[in-house]
Amino acid sequence: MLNRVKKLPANFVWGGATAAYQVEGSTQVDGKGKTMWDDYLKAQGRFSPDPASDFYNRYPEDIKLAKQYGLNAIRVSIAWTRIFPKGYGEVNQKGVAFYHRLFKECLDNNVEPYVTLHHFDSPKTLFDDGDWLNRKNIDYFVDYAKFCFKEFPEVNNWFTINELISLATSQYIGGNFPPNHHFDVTSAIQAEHNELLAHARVVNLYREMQLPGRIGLIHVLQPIYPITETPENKHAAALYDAFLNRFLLDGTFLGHYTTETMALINEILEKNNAKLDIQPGDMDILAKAAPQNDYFGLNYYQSQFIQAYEGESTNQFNGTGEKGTSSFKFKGVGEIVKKPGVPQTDWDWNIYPEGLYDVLKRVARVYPNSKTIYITENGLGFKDHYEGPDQIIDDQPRIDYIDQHLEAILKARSEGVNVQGYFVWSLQDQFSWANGYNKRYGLFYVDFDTQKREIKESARWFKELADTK
Ligand code: BGP
Repeated sequence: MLNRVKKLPANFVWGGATAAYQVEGSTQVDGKGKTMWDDYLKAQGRFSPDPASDFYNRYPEDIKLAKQYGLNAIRVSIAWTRIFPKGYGEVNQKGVAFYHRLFKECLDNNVEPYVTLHHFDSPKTLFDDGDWLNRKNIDYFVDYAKFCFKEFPEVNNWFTINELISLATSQYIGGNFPPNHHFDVTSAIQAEHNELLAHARVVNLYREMQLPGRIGLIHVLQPIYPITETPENKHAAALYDAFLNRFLLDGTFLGHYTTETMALINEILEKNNAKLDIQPGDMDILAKAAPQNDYFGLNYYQSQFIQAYEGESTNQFNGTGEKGTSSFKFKGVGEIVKKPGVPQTDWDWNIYPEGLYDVLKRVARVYPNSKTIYITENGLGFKDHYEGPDQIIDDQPRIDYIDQHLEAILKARSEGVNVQGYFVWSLQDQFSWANGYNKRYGLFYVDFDTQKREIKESARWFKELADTK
């Protein structure tokens, strides 16, 4: 069945990714506190975060499947509100015990856990107080991280925050995560800066604690290309790239925002009457942490093509999988357009593996502090066709997608980019934050009515590749 990629490198980390809120379910049990999602999803009425993939109860089965199909690693996240139901204060021992059980199951099966501390699931109490816009949130996050580092010595691979940009822009630009603001540029850029500070403080803490493991963070990178090479479109691409990628990469791996980056960011801020508050001492924290990251988790799904746009900002989110229903126009920055010849998913995401190759080369060239790179998410959202128990689930488009992206990764690696692993999004089917249960990504199909797991063809192919290591 092997296609483009015939062989994985020896010792390659070969994993599947999950996120606590998207897989665990059991949102109201064993003392868990509310996240920013619980009441919001209930009020919205589109779908429920329970039972999700019932990972809270079925993790042993999923980890055994992972092992059986050749995976040697798993990304999981800790739900902050299982440990501290309010985000701070009293510890919930039942939550702590769950993660000890989970990590033990991983380690007993030789499936190495890579653990994220914050994957989009801000505690409701802190969310109501401003979430990452409130600098007190950073202190609470540092306390929570410190607690986890002491409590879980069995974890050797940590990530602080998942996709700072997705959280900030989904909350404050696209408006499809609570609190659903549209083009609130001040909040978006401030949340990004504050999250970078939180990450940096936790990295600095980790080093002070002299812990033996590794720590880093996860950025999703979206290469931005001008739709045609006019000066206006090229400038639009530079602006949007600064906003989505460069500001965060600079802050993480250079420890400062370069003059060129800030010129682009300031142009966006001015055009949108927005501002960024950097307080005395902030940049010292970033500078200290930048060389101390042990590795970099890079998520990649798509690239974007852009043309210049000076009108008012508007957007429409495709949350249903009805092709061609999304649009995005950002005042003074640009308009996302479709590039002829580039295929798209049902959710209008461009399938463009070249973008992954380009961005890997760029990260290695411009940000050597990223050191070792793991692809921590990559995969295809797809409406899998399920005909009943034990029937073949043919997800060839997913195999093709992963295969093409792996090829791009291995090409970059053969040219010296230090990529040491790949985590498919996702291990098993799980709901999608703004799309619900019909956007599936898993290697393993989950029948959400019965919670029965079925093996997709992509899982068999994944195993074949695993055996080439
Ligand atoms: C990333 C998130 C994941 C996951 C994935 C797919 O941004 O880290 O949690 O959801 O994207 O996105 P979606 O579910 O919107 O298709």
